[in-house]
Amino acid sequence: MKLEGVEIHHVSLPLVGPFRTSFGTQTTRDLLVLRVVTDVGEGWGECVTMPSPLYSAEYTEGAADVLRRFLVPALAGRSDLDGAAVLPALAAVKGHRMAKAALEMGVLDAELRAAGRSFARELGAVHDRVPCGVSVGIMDSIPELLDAVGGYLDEGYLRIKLKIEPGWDVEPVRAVRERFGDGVLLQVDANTAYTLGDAAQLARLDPFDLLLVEQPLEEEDVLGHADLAKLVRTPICLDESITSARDAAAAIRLGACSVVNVKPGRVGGYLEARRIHDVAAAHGVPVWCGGMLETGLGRAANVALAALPGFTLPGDTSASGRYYREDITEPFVLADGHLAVPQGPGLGVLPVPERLAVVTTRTEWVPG
Ligand code: OSB
Ligand code: MG
Repeated sequence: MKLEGVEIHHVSLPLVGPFRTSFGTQTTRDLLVLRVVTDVGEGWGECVTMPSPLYSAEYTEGAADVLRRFLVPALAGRSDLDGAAVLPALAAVKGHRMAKAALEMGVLDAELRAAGRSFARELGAVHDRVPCGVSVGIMDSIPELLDAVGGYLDEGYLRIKLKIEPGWDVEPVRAVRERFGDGVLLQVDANTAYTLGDAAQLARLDPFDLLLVEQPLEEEDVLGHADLAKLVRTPICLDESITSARDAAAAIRLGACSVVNVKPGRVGGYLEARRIHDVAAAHGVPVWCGGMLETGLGRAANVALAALPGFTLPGDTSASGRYYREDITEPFVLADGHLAVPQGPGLGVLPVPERLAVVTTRTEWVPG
């Protein structure tokens, strides 16, 4: 394959409600959609950066800049391009994994569409539907939280994840357990809001039989998580700290995590995500598919990934309606707590042109 160019769509999609985490509140989803044009046809990529560098160092305008100035030009002129060649071809550029992942996703989609092969088939999916959880933001009050959680359980979500931060941790967990019982699969995500000095507070979550606590300490503090794991009973899951299969292997060896959240954007793409799945499986460590409030494009690929055999916990692969009143693809709809794995060529979904046009604030063409 040869890359002819990439059309970067700057997209701003209103969320159905504000989404509050320990690092900030989102009311719209501002990300990049890439139309990757090759000599065998086009493919679609999604760059899952947030607008500000608060979840990780990347941010949306920075991703557009590195794509335009360094990443797309690094693929230019090659005649042997395919999905697997993207990450190695971009290795000289440090970091910027979400931007690299978006480009890899678009090239892989073009390749697979041309070959008539699905993401699911390519990645090694073994299920035709995946169980879904939902990530519930920090709220202003406990009653408001209980209403939200009750609504999601009524819709059929099979696992609840509560966003936590100091001052919003034990009480919301206790309230959800008291109202909805011990049968609910429940976990929490701190997005780095604690320090090792908070171990005693985090240990107060022990009695609630949580599946896991996600990323309590800062991104670079892998060793701190290993220390914390000795002080709390809740299994520790890493999100922000894991940016590659090598990181995952090291964190597992150190005892820093017993579960891994796999987010393709965070780790540089779906192929590296699959390598993390493989490393974790070799260690008997369960993984689950995280989310970055993706549109239907990223969701299609995430659901394919989540259908691999080692994804044994429900993911943050919620239905389109949990995020958007109108998605840019045909919506993903929850059925019996599951989403169907797309089976068509490539992602198996396409943006609806009029929908994409409505939410696109700017496009730019970067020649290959
Ligand atoms: O830490 O998992 C996270 C959303 C944006 C950035 C980081 C995270 C999240 C979520 C939502 O928790 C997951 C989703 O439903 O897409
Ligand atoms: Mg997380």
